[in-house]
Amino acid sequence: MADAGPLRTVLTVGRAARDIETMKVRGAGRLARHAVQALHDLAATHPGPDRALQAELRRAAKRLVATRPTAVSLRNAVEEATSPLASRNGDMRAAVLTASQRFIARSHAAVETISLLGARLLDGDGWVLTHCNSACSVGVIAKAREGHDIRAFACETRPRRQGLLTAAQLRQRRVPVTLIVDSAMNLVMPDVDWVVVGADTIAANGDVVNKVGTSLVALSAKQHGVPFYVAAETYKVAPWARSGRDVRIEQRAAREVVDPRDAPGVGVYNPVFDVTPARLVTRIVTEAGVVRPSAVRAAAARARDRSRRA
Ligand code: RUB
Repeated sequence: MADAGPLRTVLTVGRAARDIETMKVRGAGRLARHAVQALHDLAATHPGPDRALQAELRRAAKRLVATRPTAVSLRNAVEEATSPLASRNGDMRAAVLTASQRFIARSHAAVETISLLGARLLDGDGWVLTHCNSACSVGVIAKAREGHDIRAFACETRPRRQGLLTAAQLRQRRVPVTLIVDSAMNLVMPDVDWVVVGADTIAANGDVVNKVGTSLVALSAKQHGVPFYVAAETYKVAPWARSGRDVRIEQRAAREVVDPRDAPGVGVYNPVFDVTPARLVTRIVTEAGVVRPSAVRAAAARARDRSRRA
């Protein structure tokens, strides 16, 4: 597993892809690291010559990127780990191993930095609301709690109820947390001081693609004058997407919403992400700084340059 210690077993590409498809491993950052770990292990264990490994890595990259179509974190991470395939010089296998290890380390470090930077925005005692389950958001909230009396609302997040994970993680980090059904978010918003959510993809114009329902949280926050913060690593930025409209929204099985026996003959539509327009986003907290949505593309370019020089 991407987050496990040195004694872990080899993670095959097939296993990693299934873990991600079945959502055993989920959350944009975590699934990106999981995919990269599988590429790393393939490079570390493949017995064949470089040419065979190269072909195998290309196939693996395609398979992994196809697992969750919305999360650009996955595509960017896989591209970074396999970038040595484009070069004709040097030891390709060693370069893939180094690129993968660097990505995983940088990705963990980014969550730490985002937690610190985001916590500064929650600058007093109060209530924060979050939606779905985002490692970056939980990090920000838990860090802020170290300095202030911070309490959290966690939206349940239908249909898979990732809000239960958030509630458990916040409890574990000693943040008092109250679970609400998604449709209660507008009712509690007058009591909320800040919203913090994660992102799967951020378009070049600052539109944010995150778990379905996030745009409703943003609308409600705007209506009540509550700051809406997005906490996300820069590798979730998709420079090729001019706006959120260019990002493909993943649709999952109807049975995640309802057991078909309970709704015979009823059509079910289950899009799992939505687009929050940049104008509803107060700031985006990245490891390269806290920026306005319009500046997120530049922040991502800065972070990329910095990591190339490192
Ligand atoms: C998870 C989700 C999270 C982002 C960011 O959706 O929308 O808010 O992925 O998470 P799913 P993180 O459960 O469908 O993967 O900050 O952990 O990368």
